[in-house]
Amino acid sequence: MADFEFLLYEVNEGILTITLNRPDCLNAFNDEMSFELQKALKAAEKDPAVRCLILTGAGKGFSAGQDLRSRSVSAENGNGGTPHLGDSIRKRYSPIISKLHTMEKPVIAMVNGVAAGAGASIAFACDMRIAASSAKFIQAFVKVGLVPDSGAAWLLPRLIGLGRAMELAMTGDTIDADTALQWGLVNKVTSAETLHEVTQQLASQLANGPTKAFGLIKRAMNKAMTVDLDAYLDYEADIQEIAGRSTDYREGVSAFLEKRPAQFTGR
Ligand code: T3D
Repeated sequence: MADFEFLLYEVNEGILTITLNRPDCLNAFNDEMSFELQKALKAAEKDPAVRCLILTGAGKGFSAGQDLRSRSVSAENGNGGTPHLGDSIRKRYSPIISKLHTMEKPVIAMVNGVAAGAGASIAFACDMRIAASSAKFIQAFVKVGLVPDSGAAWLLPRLIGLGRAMELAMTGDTIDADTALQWGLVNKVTSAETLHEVTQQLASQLANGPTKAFGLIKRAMNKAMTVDLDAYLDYEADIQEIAGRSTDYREGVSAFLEKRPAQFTGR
């Protein structure tokens, strides 16, 4: 895997850890970091050695979203000082959100500190979130006169319901890790000292699991959010047909019958 300037990319025992690495600005996204993250996610998707991903931030933050220094009112942005945010979203953030959402491997956000704006959206697009007790979530968009982007208005109501999503989007209020847990926005909260270990435990369980089934679970959940029950039941039969042809299904059944732990290979 090519070296990245603004990311760390480390694969160990089936777990890829991608670390957003601009700690001086709480891992705010410049153009390069967003393109590097797209590239890293594509590589991870294709690499059979990667069976689970952890996404985290270097230093004390997860990510503060868009790097606002490149959004100063200056001629540098072209268009008389007005940046083309639609282009930025389409080219830089949407591909990241879409890939996290559809990639057929489990992705855990290890939220080590503040997650604001698009940084929060990226955490929401992961399959699970484990937060340090110091983590905070801020729909910061409204504070700079923007609307939630990077999928936040689609993802948040699905995670915490419309009323709470609307509240966060309109107030831009900060919620702490315990509130996030209570609201179902994160799966677990742990101390900063144990964050890495707790996340690794889950990642290791997933990296040794039936990877194909995990991918199909993502497909199933995503489909289920958008169709009625009958349509879903039909879809479910199709994906179970696919799961039933996997080597891991054969292994799972054999292991059960032989009263031993299954050794899944991800195939
Ligand atoms: O533009 C497009 O393409 C459209 C897409 C938009 C997507 C978005 O994400 S819009 C929302 C952008 N993000 C924000 O508005 C958040 C801005 N940051 C903050 O409000 C605060 O920094 C936090 C609440 C996140 C954290 O506060 P705190 O007190 O813990 O840290 P701090 O002191 O504010 O920040 C530490 C440093 O990081 C500081 O640098 P300095 O002064 O020590 O040199 C600060 O300027 C820098 N930093 C934090 N956030 C950003 C940033 N630098 C650039 N861009 C940032 N977003």
